Amino acid sequence: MKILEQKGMYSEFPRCGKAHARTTHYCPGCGHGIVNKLIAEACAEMGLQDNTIFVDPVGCGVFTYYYWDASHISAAHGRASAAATGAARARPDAVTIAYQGDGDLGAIGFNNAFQAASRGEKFGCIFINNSLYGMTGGQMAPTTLEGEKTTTSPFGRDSSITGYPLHVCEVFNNLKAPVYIARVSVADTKRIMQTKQAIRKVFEIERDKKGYALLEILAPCPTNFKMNAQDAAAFCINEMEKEFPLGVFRDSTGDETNRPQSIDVPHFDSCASLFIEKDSAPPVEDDPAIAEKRFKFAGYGGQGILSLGLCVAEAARLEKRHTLWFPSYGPEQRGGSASCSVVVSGTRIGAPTVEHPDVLVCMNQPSYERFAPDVKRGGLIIVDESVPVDIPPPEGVTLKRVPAIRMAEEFGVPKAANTMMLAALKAFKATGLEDGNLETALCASFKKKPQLADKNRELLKKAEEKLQNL
Ligand SMILES: Cc1ncc(C[n+]2csc(CCOP(=O)(O)OP(=O)(O)O)c2C)c(N)n1
Ligand code: SF4
Repeated sequence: MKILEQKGMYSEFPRCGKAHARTTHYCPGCGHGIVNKLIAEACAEMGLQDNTIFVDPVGCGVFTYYYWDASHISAAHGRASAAATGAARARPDAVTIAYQGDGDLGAIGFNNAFQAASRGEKFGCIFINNSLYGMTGGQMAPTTLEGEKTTTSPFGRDSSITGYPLHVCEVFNNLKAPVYIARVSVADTKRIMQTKQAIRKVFEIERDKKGYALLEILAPCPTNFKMNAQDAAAFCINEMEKEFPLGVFRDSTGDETNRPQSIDVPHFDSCASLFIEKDSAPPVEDDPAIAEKRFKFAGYGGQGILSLGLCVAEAARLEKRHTLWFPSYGPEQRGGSASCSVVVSGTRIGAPTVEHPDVLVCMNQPSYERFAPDVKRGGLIIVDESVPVDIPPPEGVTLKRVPAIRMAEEFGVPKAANTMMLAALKAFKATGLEDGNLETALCASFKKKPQLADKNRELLKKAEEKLQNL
């Protein structure tokens, strides 16, 4: 028998190998299978396949990336709405759809999903409510009905111990931002047809950038209901719908005043300016000839390592570069590890994190051990001479040991070890930035204590002279 190609789906699902090239992993009668087909069809029929990003978290629906022929992002359990927020903001031109189960959205990911809805993020959330955790063997979920037997409520859910079923649509309907909230079901043909329309509506909303949409779909899980497909569907209609009535809770898609979030979400690029007055920094200019350069600055909190990174980022801003400064520190105000990533580029920057720096500046041993092995071939490591270098730098990476802490002490300003490191960056021509801009950025970092600006300029000069003689 020839199996018809399904619109919007791949022609083969390689997860199962050739012999099962058209077999999904869903159990017979599973609601996910029906919804997967409806989503694929809607996406393809609306011509959105090349412009849709699906976010697939953990749960029985996790393998949709093997089925839907579109773009996908896998998310950790409960984090689909967070990942979808990122995708929708980074790609405002695309349609973003998070596909979440009731364990994923209603339990571990509830706050995530709720806050995204409250912010009115521009993605659609398709939420499969099968009243339990399907993938892990049928444990109780927030949506489990009172009296429903699951593996963790073997005598039936007792509301005096575990509370009442969570009505996600009703709770989300208290928020101001969502533009569409509805509950549908796939338990019979009539309901499936209504669900198809509702799914199309979600795609339309996201295509037209109208705002956040939540579509809850009641779906049978015959395996964990321990029923055949027919009885599982009947359970959805006769039991689940009593607790979770179907209907449209909100449709304000026609209300143009309800648009809490502008379509042009500001990009996080070029936001390093903390020292330089925003108005005095020249506007960023694209220059594709300028390659991206990635820095990591690391040491103990209090060594001024974050300020050092910021100086480099600020100097790059003065040169009209796209720039990002991304700090990371432990809970301690002083003494714990701190690091920051800096990216400087002639074009818009994709990711603020730096895994493989071109230049690494290390002020302590843990930082060297942690980050040195990841420095790019052809890269440079500048490390304080007090740091024992027990592990050699990676092949093709230059290591420079600099007496930054000692020089700062000798100059009578032990806190200025970071300025000594800035001198080293200048001396080794490690930033690709103009010396004058590095100095301006250094001075700007002391704008609240102008007397320190002059002192550090002087220290910078002295350190450079000393480094030349090393
Ligand atoms: C952080 C984390 N916690 C727990 C799990 C285990 N886990 C995997 S799927 C799942 C529940 C999925 O249930 P649901 O979201 O309702 O989807 P369904 O499988 O029913 O479609 C859990 C608890 C996990 N993978 N990751
Ligand atoms: S366990 Fe339930 S939700 Fe998971 S695939 Fe089977 S029927 Fe579907």
